[in-house]
Amino acid sequence: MTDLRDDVLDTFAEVFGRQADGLWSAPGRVNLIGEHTDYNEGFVLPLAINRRTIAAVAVRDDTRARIGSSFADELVEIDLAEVHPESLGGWAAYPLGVAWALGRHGADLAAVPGFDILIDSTVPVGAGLSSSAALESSVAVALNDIWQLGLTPAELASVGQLAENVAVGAPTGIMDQSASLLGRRDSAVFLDCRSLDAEIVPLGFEAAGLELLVIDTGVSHAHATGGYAARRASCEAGARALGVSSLRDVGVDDLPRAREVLDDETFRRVRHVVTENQRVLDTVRALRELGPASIGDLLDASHRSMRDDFEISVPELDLAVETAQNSGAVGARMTGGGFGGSAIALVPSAHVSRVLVSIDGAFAEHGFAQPDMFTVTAADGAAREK
Ligand code: GAF
Repeated sequence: MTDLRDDVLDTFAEVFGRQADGLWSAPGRVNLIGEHTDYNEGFVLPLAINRRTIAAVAVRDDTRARIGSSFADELVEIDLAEVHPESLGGWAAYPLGVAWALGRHGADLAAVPGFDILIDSTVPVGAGLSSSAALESSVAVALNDIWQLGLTPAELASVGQLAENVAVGAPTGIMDQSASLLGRRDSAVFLDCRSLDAEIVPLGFEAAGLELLVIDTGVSHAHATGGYAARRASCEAGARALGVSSLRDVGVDDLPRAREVLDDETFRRVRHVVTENQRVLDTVRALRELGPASIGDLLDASHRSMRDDFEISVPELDLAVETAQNSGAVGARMTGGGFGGSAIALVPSAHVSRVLVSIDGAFAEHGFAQPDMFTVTAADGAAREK
C-alpha cells in the first residue's frame, strides 16, 4: 500500500508536472450476505476490503478538470461547466459523474476550482468487488475535502450512487458505495437500505481462526446491461402486484399469499429477496451471539437462493462454491450482482490450502479458466491518506 501511494504521487508529478495537494483512497467491498436486497429497501451486510483505489489530487486555479489513471492511456480534460451525464463516457464517467453528482448535492460547480487527479487501484476490475464504487468513493472524499463541502460519508454514498445510476447508467442500489465509505477494520456494515441507518458489526474472523477467501472466476459481468436490470424490474413488478411500495414490506409469512398472486418466476424472485432479508438479520444475530463460525449455513442458503430462485449464478460460481463447501469451508456463496464475478468462502485457516488446491483442480477438470484466489480482510472505509 505504501509503495502504491508513493507510485501514485510520483506518477501524478510526471503527468501533471507538479506535486499533488493530497492523497485519498477508498476500498472495494465483499458482500458477506444480502444480495439484490438494497434496491428493494432491504438489509445488506457488506465489508470494505484491503484492496483500494487511490486518488492523488491538486486544485487548479481555473475551472478545468484533468483526469489520468494507471489503467487508461488517455488524459481526459473538460471544463466543470460542461460536466453533464450526457457529455460523459468511458471510465472518466465515474470520477466526472461524481463531480456532477456533488453539484446535485450542494456544490456550486460554477464557483468551485478545477482539479487535476491521478487514479490507481488494487481493486480488480470486473471481479464483482466494486471497483466502480471504490473509484467513485475515492473521488467523492477527495472533492468533498478540496471543495470544503462538509458532506458526511453516508451523503457521499448517495453521491456515488447518483453518479453510477445517472452518469454511468447502471441501475444499482446504495450498498457498494456505503461499504466503501462506511467500512470499518475487522467489521461489516449492517445497512438498512430504507432508513439508511448503518451499524458496524465486528466480524471476529481472525480470533475465530477463519479466513475470508475470494474466488474471482474471471467471468466478467456488467451492471449497466441485461440481467441486473431485469432482476430489478421483476422485483418492482412483484411489489406492485402485491400492493406494496417495495419488497421490504413483504415478510417470510407473506410468501404463501405471494405464491397465489404471482407467476412462478416473479414469485421465485420475490422469495429470494424476502428470505435473503431474513438471512441478513439472522447473520447479524449469529455474529453477535455465536461468532462467525456459526454463519456458514446462512451463506450456503444464500447461494442456493441466488442460484435457484434469483437465477444470477453461473456454472463457475456454483463450482467454486460447491468445491469450497466440500473441501473444508464453513460456508460459501457468490457475492455481488452475479452473472459472473467472485464467490467468497469462509474457511478455517488450516484448510485454506486444501480449498485452493481443490478449486484449482475442479476448474481444470471442468475446462474452466483458472480462477484468481486471494484472502481479504475487512478494512476501513474511504479517507484522506496524506
Ligand atoms: C451490485 C450493485 F451495485 C449493488 O447495488 C447490489 O444491488 C448488488 O449488485 C447486489 O446485491 O453490486
